Amino acid sequence: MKKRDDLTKDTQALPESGQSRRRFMGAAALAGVAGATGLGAAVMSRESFAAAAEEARNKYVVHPGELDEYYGFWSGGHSGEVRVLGIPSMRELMRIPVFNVDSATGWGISNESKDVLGHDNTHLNGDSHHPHISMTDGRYDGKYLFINDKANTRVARIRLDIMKCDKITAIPNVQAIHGLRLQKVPKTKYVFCNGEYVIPHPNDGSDTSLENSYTMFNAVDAETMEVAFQVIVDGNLDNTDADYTGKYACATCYNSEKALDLAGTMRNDRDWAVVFNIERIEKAVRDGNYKTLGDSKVPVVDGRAGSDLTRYIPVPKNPHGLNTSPDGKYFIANGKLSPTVTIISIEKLDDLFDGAIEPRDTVVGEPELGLGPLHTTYDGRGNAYTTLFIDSQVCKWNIADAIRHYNGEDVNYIRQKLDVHYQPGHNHASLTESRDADGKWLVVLSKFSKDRFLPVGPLHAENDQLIDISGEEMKLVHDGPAFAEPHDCILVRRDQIKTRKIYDRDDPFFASAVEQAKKDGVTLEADNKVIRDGNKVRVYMTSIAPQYGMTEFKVKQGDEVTVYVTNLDTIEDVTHGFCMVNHGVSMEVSPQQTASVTFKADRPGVHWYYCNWFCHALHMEMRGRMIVEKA
Ligand code: RUQ
Ligand code: CUA
Ligand code: CA
Repeated sequence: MKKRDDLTKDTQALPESGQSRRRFMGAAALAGVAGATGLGAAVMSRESFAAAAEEARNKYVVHPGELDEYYGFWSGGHSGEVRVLGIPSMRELMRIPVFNVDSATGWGISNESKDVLGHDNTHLNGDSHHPHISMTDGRYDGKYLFINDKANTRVARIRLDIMKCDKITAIPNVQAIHGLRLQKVPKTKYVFCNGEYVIPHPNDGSDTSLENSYTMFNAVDAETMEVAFQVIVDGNLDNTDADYTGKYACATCYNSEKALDLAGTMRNDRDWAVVFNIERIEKAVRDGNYKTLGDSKVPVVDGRAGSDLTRYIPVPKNPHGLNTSPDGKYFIANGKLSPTVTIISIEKLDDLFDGAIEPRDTVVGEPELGLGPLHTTYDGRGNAYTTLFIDSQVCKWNIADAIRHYNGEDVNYIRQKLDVHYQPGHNHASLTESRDADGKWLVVLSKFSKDRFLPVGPLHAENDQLIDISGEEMKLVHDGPAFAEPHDCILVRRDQIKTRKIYDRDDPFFASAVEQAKKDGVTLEADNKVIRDGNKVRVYMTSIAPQYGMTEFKVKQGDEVTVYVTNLDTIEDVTHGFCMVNHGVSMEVSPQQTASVTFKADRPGVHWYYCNWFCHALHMEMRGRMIVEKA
């Protein structure tokens, strides 16, 4: 470790207590391993301490050459991407650019990515929060991952066989898609997602009053990625989840006050969770009981107070996360400004919709857990784990005991509180959103890392922590810095994902290039050709390590040039690239993939292109020249 003197006064110094504090935290984590309770100081001999450390390490260390047990998909927050991690090693395996521009893969640059993002390139940023994996009968089917973009009101779909985004849908008539969850049963037919902020309709400046503004709950068809319906609600919408019958979805509202100022949003002691009756909404749409807004053709139904399509269940206070228990029994709303979470019985929702009971009659428990409950996750053994943002803790509690306590029994439902570092937002247990919740690992996404890592300037990394929940006690086993800003993640068993090793030549991901080649009479797998079409020039070339099929091509100044590269290599991992120097052009071309990019040849002369993915001992030699003739 560097001495403090090595760091000048006006740069960040390591915390005085850095070393000893780290040792203390290690001791706390290991105390759990040895079976001591909570965070109390455990007195251990050197030997038992070392043995406990070894045991803890063996659980999460994945040795070189070994594979992880789980895939973890992390949202990249306002980096706009999705990241793939291996669990329990927490090694980052891949990044999937989605709402961002990526220099390495050419996402936002290549034509195939622009087919997904839109060729107008209106938005170069995004804010991804909630990654969720498609399900069949309440189990992850490994087909798609869906994620929201709060920044530009979009929903994206990632194909998990190639780990590329293949569709992005802009949601009309709302602003800022935040909460996103999937229908679980009978399968993921809908992607449910919430517009967070209320807006006026029409939003043309004629009326900007908050009273006349509203937002909507949205359902996107998971296969077509078209918006199936929108439901107008009272208040605003935050997080959401769906049940295991396919009938209901539920969402939290923190701004029942429809206030603009902070104090106003905290005026009510209870806001609510709104329940959507999916069958009734579908029927209303089928029967034509809907309107449309502006230019959009999306059916809009009215779910405001008094509607048959929704029910509003009062819950305290500015609630945030909404999480379905894996046994399908409960929606749990997290109180945020209340130290409680609210347990809503899904079984009672039929009676609520039939008018047999009142909204609060569906609440079967409201345990007090600590300060700032944000999200809850489950181990499949009847326990819940709730992040306490203000307390910087995860609280493990027992659902059945919390319900007994609510019914007046004298039971302690809290099992353990574990310090995390610091200010946790989401937490997520392995397979927790499915029937298969297996209670092995818990990831806690701490929003602040403060002094946990070497200082890197005023901007800090977040801290993603891995906790072993397989036993009676939670044990912290790993700290990992993460760049802005994983809001949420999902853990899936590795056998639930099946990826391709190389592309299929029929892959729809580059179907438009195949179609264009057909029109031009070009065989992508064999031909190296330049096709002129007015001032549009299409250059078709193959690549096979370490050579392009063409070492030189000629165009005229002012031409719009599209280069198609088809990678003929069939060996796993031999990815090529294409970069045209000084043209802002680069892209990935993986084995058996065709990729294309379009640019203007606006300067006469010699312009080199090269392969930018290291592919061969002669990778440096894999290059060629574009000659641009003066106009
Ligand atoms: S939200 S920290 Cu964007 Cu998922 Cu809760
Ligand atoms: Cu091909 Cu490097
Ligand atoms: Ca409120």
